[in-house]
Amino acid sequence: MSIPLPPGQIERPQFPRFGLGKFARRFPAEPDRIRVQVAGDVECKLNIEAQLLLALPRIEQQSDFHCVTTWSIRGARWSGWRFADFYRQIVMAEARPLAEAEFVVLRGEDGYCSCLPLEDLLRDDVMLADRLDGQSLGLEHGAPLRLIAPAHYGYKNVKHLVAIEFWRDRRAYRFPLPYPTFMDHPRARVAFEERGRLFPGQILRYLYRLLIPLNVYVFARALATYRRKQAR
Ligand SMILES: Nc1nc2c(c(=O)[nH]1)N[C@H]1C(S)=C(S)[C@@H](COP(=O)(O)O)O[C@H]1N2
Ligand SMILES: [Mo]
Repeated sequence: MSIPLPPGQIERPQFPRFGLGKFARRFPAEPDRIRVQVAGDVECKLNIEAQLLLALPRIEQQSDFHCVTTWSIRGARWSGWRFADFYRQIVMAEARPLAEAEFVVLRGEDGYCSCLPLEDLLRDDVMLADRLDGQSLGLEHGAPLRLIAPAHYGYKNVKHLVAIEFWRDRRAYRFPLPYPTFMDHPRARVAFEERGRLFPGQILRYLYRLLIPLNVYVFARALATYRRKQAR
């Protein structure tokens, strides 16, 4: 009775720690403490802490998660806050973005960043999540806070969030070096197989798929090494 996965995706039983290789060895300094800067073309920059988010209604949502390299997880249960509530009740009320500041850049503490049009972020199923399947996100899945935008490939779902910026144009943004910009589609919608730009998704799926096993291994090993060092 379950709906088929989007084009080119294959179900994976376990949710791996994943990302761009460059970021595998970088971890948040305080994974239990939410601190997110709201900046960009805004009248007033804000420093958001957990306390501010707690004023918003907490929501829970079950959604599938789709990495651009073609693995998908079914029915992840996220808990957190609706991005639209965060935007309307905190950003609009207190940061007051300038008109047309509709290009949003999201930054992780590991230096990763991605972008989405504001319109896509205001959809009902987009959230700032701090919990997965009843537990804290952990170092695997983006503690203390991450974006969840299920209609967009995993690479738009920035982990370890430290900044959300609202800009009028794309000048403040570049997909992390040394990764080529063709990897970064401006919307990256799963349903349209917008895996990247320049090359059609139906071609990229075969290239990206080859990267999964090595990347899963690299990310898992980096975390194990980090934990071993922490335990000393
Ligand atoms: N901060 C940060 N966020 C990130 C990444 C990353 O390397 N760093 N990788 C992205 C990619 S490509 C994917 S598929 C998902 C993986 O999320 P997971 O580790 O919870 O599986 O995180 C996305 N968000
Ligand atoms: Mo990904």
